[in-house]
Amino acid sequence: MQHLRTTVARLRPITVSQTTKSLSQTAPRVAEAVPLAPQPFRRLSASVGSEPFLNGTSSNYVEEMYYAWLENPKNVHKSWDVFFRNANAGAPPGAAYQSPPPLGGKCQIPARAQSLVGVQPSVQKLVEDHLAVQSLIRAYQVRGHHLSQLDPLGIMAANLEPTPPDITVASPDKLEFSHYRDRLYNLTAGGLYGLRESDLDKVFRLPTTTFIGGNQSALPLREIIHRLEMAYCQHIGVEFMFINDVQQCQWIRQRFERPGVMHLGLEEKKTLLARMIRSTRFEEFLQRKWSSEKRFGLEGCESLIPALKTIIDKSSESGVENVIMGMPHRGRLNVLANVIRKELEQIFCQFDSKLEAADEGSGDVKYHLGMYHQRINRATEKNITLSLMANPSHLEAVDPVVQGKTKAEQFYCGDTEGKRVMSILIHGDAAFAGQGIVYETFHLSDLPSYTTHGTIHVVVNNQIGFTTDPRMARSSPYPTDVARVVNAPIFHVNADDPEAVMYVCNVAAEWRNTFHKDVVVDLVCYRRNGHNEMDEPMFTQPLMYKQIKKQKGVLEKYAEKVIAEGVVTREAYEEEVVTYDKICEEAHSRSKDEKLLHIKHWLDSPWPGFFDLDGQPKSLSCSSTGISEEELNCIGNIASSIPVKDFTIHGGLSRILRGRADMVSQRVCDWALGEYMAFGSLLKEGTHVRLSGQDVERGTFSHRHHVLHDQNVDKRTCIPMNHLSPDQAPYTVCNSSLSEYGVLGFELGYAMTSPNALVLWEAQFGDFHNTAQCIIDQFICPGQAKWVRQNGIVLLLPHGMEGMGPEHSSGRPERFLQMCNDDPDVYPNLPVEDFAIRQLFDCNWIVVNCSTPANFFHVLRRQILQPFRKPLIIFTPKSLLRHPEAKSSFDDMLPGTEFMRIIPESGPAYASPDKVKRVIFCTGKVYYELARERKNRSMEESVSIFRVEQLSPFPFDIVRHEAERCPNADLVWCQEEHKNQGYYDYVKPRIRTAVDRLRPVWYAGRDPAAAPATGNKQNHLLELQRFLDTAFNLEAFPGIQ
Ligand SMILES: Cc1ncc(C[n+]2csc(CCOP(=O)(O)OP(=O)(O)O)c2C)c(N)n1
Ligand SMILES: [Mg+2]
Repeated sequence: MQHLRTTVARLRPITVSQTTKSLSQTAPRVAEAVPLAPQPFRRLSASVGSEPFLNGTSSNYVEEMYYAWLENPKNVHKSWDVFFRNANAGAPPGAAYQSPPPLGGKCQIPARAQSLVGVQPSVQKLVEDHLAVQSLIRAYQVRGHHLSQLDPLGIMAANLEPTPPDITVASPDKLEFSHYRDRLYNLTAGGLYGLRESDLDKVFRLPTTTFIGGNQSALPLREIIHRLEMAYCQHIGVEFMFINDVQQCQWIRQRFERPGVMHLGLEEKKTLLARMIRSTRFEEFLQRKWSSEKRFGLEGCESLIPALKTIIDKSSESGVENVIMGMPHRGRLNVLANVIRKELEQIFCQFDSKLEAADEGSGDVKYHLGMYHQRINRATEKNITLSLMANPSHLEAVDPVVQGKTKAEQFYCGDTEGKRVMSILIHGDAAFAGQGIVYETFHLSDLPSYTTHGTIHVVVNNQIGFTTDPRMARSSPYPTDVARVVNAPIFHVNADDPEAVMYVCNVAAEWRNTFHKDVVVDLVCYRRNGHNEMDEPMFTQPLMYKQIKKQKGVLEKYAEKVIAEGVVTREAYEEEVVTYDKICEEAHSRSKDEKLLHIKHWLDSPWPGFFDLDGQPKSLSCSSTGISEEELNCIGNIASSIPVKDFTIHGGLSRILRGRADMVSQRVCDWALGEYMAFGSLLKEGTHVRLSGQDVERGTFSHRHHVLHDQNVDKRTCIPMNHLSPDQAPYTVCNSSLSEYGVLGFELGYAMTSPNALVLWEAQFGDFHNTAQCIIDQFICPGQAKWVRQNGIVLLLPHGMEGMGPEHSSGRPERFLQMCNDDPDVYPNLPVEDFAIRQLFDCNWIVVNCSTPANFFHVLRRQILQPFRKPLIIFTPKSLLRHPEAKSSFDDMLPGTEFMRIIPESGPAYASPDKVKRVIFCTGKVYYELARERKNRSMEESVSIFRVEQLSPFPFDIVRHEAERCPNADLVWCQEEHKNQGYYDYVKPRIRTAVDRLRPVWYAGRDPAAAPATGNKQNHLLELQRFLDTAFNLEAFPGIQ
């Protein structure tokens, strides 16, 4: 519609002043000899849209004709010549067009036009027929994919209304209209635009929006239909006409319409056959050796392997050196063996259940493990690095992770356009349509800080998901419709035609490397077995599977074809099969020598130089996280100034910066400045920092302001953190799309790529992390245990009960704590001097809730300075961001200071522990409420308050020590969260273990509840007062038992 609207507008009268510009920009140059040349572009007194015979869809055809006529009036039929002359001479609407004169009658030519016009017979029919052909061509381009023969089983027509007759196109001279009629009716919604069988041999001029003519500009209708059938209705269905960009549409038309364009050469066919042999015989080998093992075989979609290899070859040709892949279970082992080229014995030994695990961790099943491999690409003789990311069962969850890793690889090699590093994502049909993360990932594809400059998506569309067929699995006609949101072209292809598959994969790779946008290859195939090799598919899909049983294997069919064409002899083919079988047999024998199963061999993201040769940390100590006064001042000054000239910031922000400058002069930090100090110092030390999440640039709570906006110049921004020093590492701070699952997955992948970067994801409020639960549960929490892969990602989760209602209150610390791997009942048997660092080394992740900017500063720096990587979950404050007491002195950040796992009591109670009646352990913001209440009650001597800043790994040693110092005190855990939430269930048994279960641990906090917080402000305050009363009522509990 958009295109039509502009076309018609362009044909409307324009003023003389517009003329020169329009002509030089759009219209072809007019030959001087043509008398019409000096005429303005068009001086129609009528809009073409109001011509009776021109409807909206014909306008670009008219435009074609008009340009041709401008070049030379002889280029067009006489009738058009008459029409344009009349129009140019200023004929009113309806008058420029001249119908044939009635027999013996007089022609009614307007007086002004009469002199220019000669009368033509059958003009109307001619115009209509040309328009009809134009519409027909367009119909094939838009809807041809509905008629293409995509389903190898022939049982499904892409969910479309009446199944078109399945035909193979005859040669054009044999083309019978009746043969095509039904198909054409389907395509043209029953109209055929007025064309008749008698028109088949008429010659029609082709518009520039088609390439079917090759070198010819006009063709008989019969040939036009034939060529359109060849381009759009064979084994490839091209879905692209929804793309907004005209150049991109033209590019695709060229790739599919040019006559003979899909023809493969002899060598290509031989390579394809060899790849089909490997793909097919690999599955057959596994089936022979381990017939009762699950492997999620590729049978029915063996052409996936040549598809991927073609994409990689073609991309390598365009300069791509690094390909990062994500894929689900189906065909994964085959991809590892035949695309990534993992040693076969390593794959085969995964089937040996008796092998002992050589690495720490719990490991994962063989069809989830990742892989990294550098090799020479045989087609281009260039180096290529291939990695397949490890993933959980959770379908599509790996998609954003792959994107994040790809982005990071691009970042580290300075590949700002995605020319050297790219990603390929492989999907199942049901998952691609069903999983929302696919959509979330697509929406990252064109965002400046998240784009990977085009991903090639390959869908193994076996027309089933476990036992559910597409009618029940999706509401869209194709499983790939989700890709349309980002204008990605979709190439559907019948996977039983490996040559067609190879062709579309070449085009897909070329597309990606030309436009740097996403593209989808939909391999329409079938699944020969059940969901896995043990499953009986006949229970649920009896007819489909009857058909599948009859289906000849694709290798067999393709081998017959190429043997018949003389590409290879039968003997050569059989020899190749035997050779590959032998390779498998030999690898199988070697696999029996393996004694141990090394998960390390399946690492998808090695970190060269970070560990020692055994994969262990180089030391078990952490350098000092403090920094010098000079550094604090230098970073503080940047944080409070505008490092570029002539840049006007908002008045409110000027005040904030002045406030920061005051803090620097007073040698104190608030939360935002503490964060600045941590990021800034790491950047100056050469560590890249990336902070991503919703509205993180300013900060949800308007405290951060890492990106300054010029108030006078639109889109002019400045990131002071990138002006720290000339040799600093780059700082990336980026507002993300409104997605948690997608963006957290992305950042996790980003953090996976290098250990030398601080990568942080901040939730808008902590509550929202649960829409990314799968990334947390499946990757962050158990990643190292499953895949021996460390990751230092940081999650910043704003948390705190501040009367804001059930949401916006809790980051759900209980959930993170529940998934910590430290034993609540066992005091860690670790050397005293290394207790803290060894605990960190053993844990699956670190959970902290800091109450001071200095501690926040230290924990961020420790994340990089410790000699290994663990995910770090930080519950961050909201009101504390501006709390006058929640400030830290520079003294707490100088060299020699460090992260404090527990901030002990520092008041009178600490000086005289014997007088202490109660020790309150707490964490986070509630400390400030407790301290205020204690002061109000003048209980500073009798109540001691300890802040547990690092909840996990639990500081057993410090708790033991502090509890022992106050033998007369009862021990209370106080939290502002409800009893069944927060930290209580986690800390209680651990405090008990720390004190050898000799003393009870009492609870002061909110009662158990279903919702995280009340929606009523009054209740909120009442609850707060109630638990503070309990915390300071020394009679509240029975005392030491
Ligand atoms: C998020 C998620 N939900 C459910 C499952 C269980 N499951 C495993 S495979 C499968 C069917 C997948 O179908 P499809 O995506 O078409 O892939 P295919 O197995 O057909 O190759 C399902 C539902 C899962 N692994 N992940
Ligand atoms: Mg499927």
